[in-house]
Amino acid sequence: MTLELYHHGSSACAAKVRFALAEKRLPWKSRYVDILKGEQFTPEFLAVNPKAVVPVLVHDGNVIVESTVICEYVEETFPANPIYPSTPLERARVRVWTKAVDEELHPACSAITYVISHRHTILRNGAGSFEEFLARGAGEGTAARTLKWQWIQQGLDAPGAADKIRLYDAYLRKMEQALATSDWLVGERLTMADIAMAPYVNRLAALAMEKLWEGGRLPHVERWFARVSARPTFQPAFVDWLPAALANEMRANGERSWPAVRALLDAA
Ligand SMILES: N[C@@H](CCC(=O)N[C@@H](CS)C(=O)NCC(=O)O)C(=O)O
Repeated sequence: MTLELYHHGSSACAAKVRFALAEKRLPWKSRYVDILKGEQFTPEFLAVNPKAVVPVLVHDGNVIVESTVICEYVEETFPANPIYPSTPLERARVRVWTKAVDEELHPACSAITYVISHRHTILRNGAGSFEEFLARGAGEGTAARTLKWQWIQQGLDAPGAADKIRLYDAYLRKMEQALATSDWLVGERLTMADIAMAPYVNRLAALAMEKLWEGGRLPHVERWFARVSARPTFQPAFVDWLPAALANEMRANGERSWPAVRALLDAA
């Protein structure tokens, strides 16, 4: 049996899959794709995933895309060390979180990460002209690609960027509510709901934005994140794959943007 994972150190949805695989104690082989250098657009990777995004799991030659789908596939294929609860009601509650992550939080996370940090890295690596940028990611569609270009060029002033930050904050508040009565988002132990949310809270921490929950702002989220970070699976899933230079850059960029982010939330 071989599990190969195409992934990247700063990809939140790839971290979700690494976290799930670690919690299920499944070994896997790394296929690292540097999405900040455009390696997702090489013919080799496009043959694996024409959508040009990570993560992708290859299990004994079968390609599985979409991080939540991958986690469900892994759970069904390898039932030991379950990450989904046993009752349909709790599984439904988990899926409400994973759906929200896929549909809302992930796009917000991409926007925030780009406008606060990746834009600086991409501009340094060379974004090229708008036409080149559009052509390279043609699979994403012109509208999505144009928006990404605006994130890179305009940062926090790009259209919609402020809304994404407010939406992210609203999700932290939803977590605070759910965690008021339990240590975990659904039921009494870590589930896929926590695995799905952890990379997105960790992303804010990586951008030095812990003040969004620290200092008494959202104490249940603070304790939850401490519990998640204390798991032995956290280091291999989240920390080990993020190159130190990129981690330092994201922190420094985040610190630089924090006053603007705080002003935006204070004004809301
Ligand atoms: N819905 C997809 C989203 C995949 C996705 O957006 N991946 C990002 C990294 S988190 C990516 O590969 N981006 C490539 C790029 O920005 O060009 C999933 O959950 O797997």
